[in-house]
Amino acid sequence: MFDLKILVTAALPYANGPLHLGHIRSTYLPADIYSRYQRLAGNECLYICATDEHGTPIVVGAEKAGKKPKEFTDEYHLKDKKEFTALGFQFDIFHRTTSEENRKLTQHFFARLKEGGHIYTKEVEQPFCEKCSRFLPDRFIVGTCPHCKSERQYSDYCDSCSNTIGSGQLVNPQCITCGSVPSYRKSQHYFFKLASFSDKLRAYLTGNRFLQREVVNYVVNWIDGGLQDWDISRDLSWGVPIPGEPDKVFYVWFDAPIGYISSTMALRPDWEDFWKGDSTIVHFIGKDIIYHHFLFWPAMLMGVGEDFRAPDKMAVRGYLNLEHRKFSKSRGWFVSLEDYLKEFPADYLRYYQTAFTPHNVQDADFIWKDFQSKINNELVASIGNFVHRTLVLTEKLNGNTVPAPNDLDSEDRRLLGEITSSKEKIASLIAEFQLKEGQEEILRLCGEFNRFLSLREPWKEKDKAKVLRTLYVSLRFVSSLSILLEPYLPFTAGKLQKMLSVPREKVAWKNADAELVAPGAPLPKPVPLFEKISDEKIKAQEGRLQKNDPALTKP
Ligand code: B3M
Ligand code: ZN
Repeated sequence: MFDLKILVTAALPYANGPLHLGHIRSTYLPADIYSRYQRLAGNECLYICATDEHGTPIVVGAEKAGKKPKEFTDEYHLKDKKEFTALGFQFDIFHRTTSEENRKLTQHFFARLKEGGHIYTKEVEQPFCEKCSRFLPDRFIVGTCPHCKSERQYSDYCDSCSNTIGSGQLVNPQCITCGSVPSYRKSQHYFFKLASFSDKLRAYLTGNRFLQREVVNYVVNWIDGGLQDWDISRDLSWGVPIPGEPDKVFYVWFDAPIGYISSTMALRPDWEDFWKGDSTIVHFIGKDIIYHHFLFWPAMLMGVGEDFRAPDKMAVRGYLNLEHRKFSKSRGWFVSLEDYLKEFPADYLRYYQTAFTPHNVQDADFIWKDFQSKINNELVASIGNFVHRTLVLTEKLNGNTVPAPNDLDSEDRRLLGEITSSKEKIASLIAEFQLKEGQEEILRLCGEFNRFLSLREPWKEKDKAKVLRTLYVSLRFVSSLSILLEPYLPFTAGKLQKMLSVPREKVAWKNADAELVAPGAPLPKPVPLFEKISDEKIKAQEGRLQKNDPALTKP
């Protein structure tokens, strides 16, 4: 019944802070557009996501909030789920990495990797806080980045220069809780032999034509520079327990990607068909986690055997800045999803973010004024306007029913043919992750139809047959939009389907150029699809940021 099996994942959001606009653009939105299209195209596509609940950022966040880690992650799990739903993200499952499935599968991966000789133990010196009497892994420590010298960085990753920091490399380390200088204690750790996968990884990366070249080149450079084996254990109590080690858990980056698989297991008894069978595995990620997805994860899958295989496709996107500056919650330079959704429709964000996100790792900017002009000049003025004009004219000139023209002329047929070729073009663009270009094609086609309507001037035309043909062809495009827009703007597409009473079973990509509404069918009273964004609303948003702008608040 289905053509292909496709498994889509979006990076699992950490449960340690509110989602903001940046998370959406790089990962969850592109993955949603892609999977919605695949389903419309008749493929069996699962879109998998989950809350990433382990790791020291969660423990630190929970301690600050005076909560137990699990209570803390419960809250973000529900909050994120709610906001993702409000944006129309159609996950088949939004699971969690603290699930039983994930604990079992992580321990199983570990056992398999050990059996395969891919794991060894080594005694290492670990920072320890005498005052707090605990080990200080990863984010329990702050200090100076050894690469860029920026201060108050965590011990595993520098936020300022985006480099990973190896264990023991952080300069002037301090306990994040009490500020003490840590002492060092010996601890037995488990290492994954990442370096031994170097050749296999290089072959995988260079042989896969679906990976972005710019990313592959970058990663191959890391391999050529020599990979380090990977410490997958932590002296912590929050995490997936390491069997036989009462005081240790796995490093969060060991169990998090396994969460992709365990969430699929929780959803489908036939999960193996997606992970091992004849399917396509596609990961959507932001560029900060390339290392984990292009090296650790494929190596784990190669090492574990059992017919698991490295991902087929990975789509990587850059960071989002806000009005030319990095998002920062602590500095108030931030727009949370929750705040956005209070003021504007979900589809506006989907439209705007897609409009400036090509398929590459370049960073981009969210700018309130741009947001307003893209929405007002494109979404409202082109798409919204065409739909509304067509419906209002049909109401006036044909008693609000779909016209039944006798014959079509060559221009009418040419335009209907344009829908067919755009439908095919958009399909191949989306399949190649060129989502922005696909959306632009819808807009281009809308421009053609707007011109057609303006040239035909049905409101002046005396020839009734011509009026009917014009309205009929225009309504055909309105109904096509109800399908073509579904991956991009699902709420708008849903409204159109409802307005035109398009039966749900006809909502399929192959029908985007079909006659979806029969001549003679009645139409509801036209209501505009969109509303323009006012200057006041934009000024209010800019004002909220400006009060946190250091350049403005300086004496
Ligand atoms: N939890 C979030 C991030 O670093 C991290 C992703 C896990 S994906 C397996 O963006
Ligand atoms: Zn301390």
